[in-house]
Amino acid sequence: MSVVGCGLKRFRFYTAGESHGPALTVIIQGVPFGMPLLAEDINKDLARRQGGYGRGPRSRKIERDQVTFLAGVRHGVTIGSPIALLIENKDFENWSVAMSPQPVTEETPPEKKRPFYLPRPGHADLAGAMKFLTYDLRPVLERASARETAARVAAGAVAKKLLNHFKVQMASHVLSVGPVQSPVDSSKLTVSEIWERAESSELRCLDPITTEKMKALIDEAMKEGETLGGQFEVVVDGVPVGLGSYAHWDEKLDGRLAQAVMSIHGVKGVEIGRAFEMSGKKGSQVHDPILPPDPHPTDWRFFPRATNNSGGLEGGVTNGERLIVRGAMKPLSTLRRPLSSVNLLTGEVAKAHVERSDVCAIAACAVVAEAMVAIILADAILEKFGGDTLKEIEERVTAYKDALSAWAAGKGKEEEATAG
Ligand code: EPS
Repeated sequence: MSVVGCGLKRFRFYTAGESHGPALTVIIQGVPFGMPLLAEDINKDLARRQGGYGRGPRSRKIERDQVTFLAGVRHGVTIGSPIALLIENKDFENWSVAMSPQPVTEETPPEKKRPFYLPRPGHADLAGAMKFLTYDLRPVLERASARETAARVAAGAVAKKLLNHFKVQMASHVLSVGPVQSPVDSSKLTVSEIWERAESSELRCLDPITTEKMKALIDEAMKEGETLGGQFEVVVDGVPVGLGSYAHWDEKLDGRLAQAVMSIHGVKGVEIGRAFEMSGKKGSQVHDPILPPDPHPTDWRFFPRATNNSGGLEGGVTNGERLIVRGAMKPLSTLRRPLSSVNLLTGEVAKAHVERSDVCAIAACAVVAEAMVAIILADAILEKFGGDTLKEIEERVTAYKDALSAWAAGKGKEEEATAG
């Protein structure tokens, strides 16, 4: 881990909290002074993450995620100090002994401590057990659980609030569940259209008929004791140009986005734009032709492009086109019809542990990816335009845009040519 915190430079955050512990917590550092921020701004995204066809009973019936501000916000406005957030785990009341921070007594029956010893293939169980040399897998499961993503979505909602000030608009949607793919080409839709269609689908799919097919597939998987994964896409319009860097590997924005999205539970692949499709074509078929400049665009498309296969990033730097980040989530690893495993206490071959779980969490994963992309973009905006107050940052963004307008109009090019 980097000394500055999670690889983020200016918008830094940490989460803490176990799946069935008392609460999830988040500390965010770097949000400028003077930004309006209400609990509702965060709660609406927390609710979006809890939705999606195929979620388990906990997400649907037990948890009602709501944020409590503990620090950093006064009278609905940020005050330039670290923001601390708390999201209670309602389920803790059912786990108060198993997850008690206090020592348990000798009289506590072992089953109340809820240890388990049968690692689930695909989960962090076995790798975590080997890392910490623990036979009880409960400590690993509790932090490896995707419940942690509620805390990330809270941090992402704060990042989005910052992005809104710069007219950055984003949406996420599901491209596929298992083999069922959405037929919709999102490049033909505005971000608001993508948002509305995704919000009205139980699977965040842009096509209602495909949504029904995906639901049927999930029903079938549920009956079979199976789980399903899928693919999702996050699109962002209005991203300022010049975010990130081509000059150094760890400053490239594509790499930073990939790390952030790949770190989401169950995600095994990330692409920017149409990366995998482009790899099978010729250069002339995929690179995005440059069109004549527009010195006064409503967004940041000073040099519009005929296509956007690069997904808004070239050389690790934003180019003004729509940012497109896609990810692939593997099927969830807790199976009601478990695979073979080994009991870590007895050494016997046995079926893996079965814990209550979701059948498919791809819709939630898309919302989490949206949050992670927002966090990386907020960090990159603060890196390029950073200041102490929101007003100061807004002035710097405006000054840069004015300078770009002049540059796109050719101001100063004779001097540069003759000086060379
Ligand atoms: C999860 C297992 C399930 C999910 C959980 C993530 O938890 P439980 O075993 O308590 O039912 O419901 O997701 C959430 C609780 C959530 O809020 O997303 C896992 O093992 O990753």
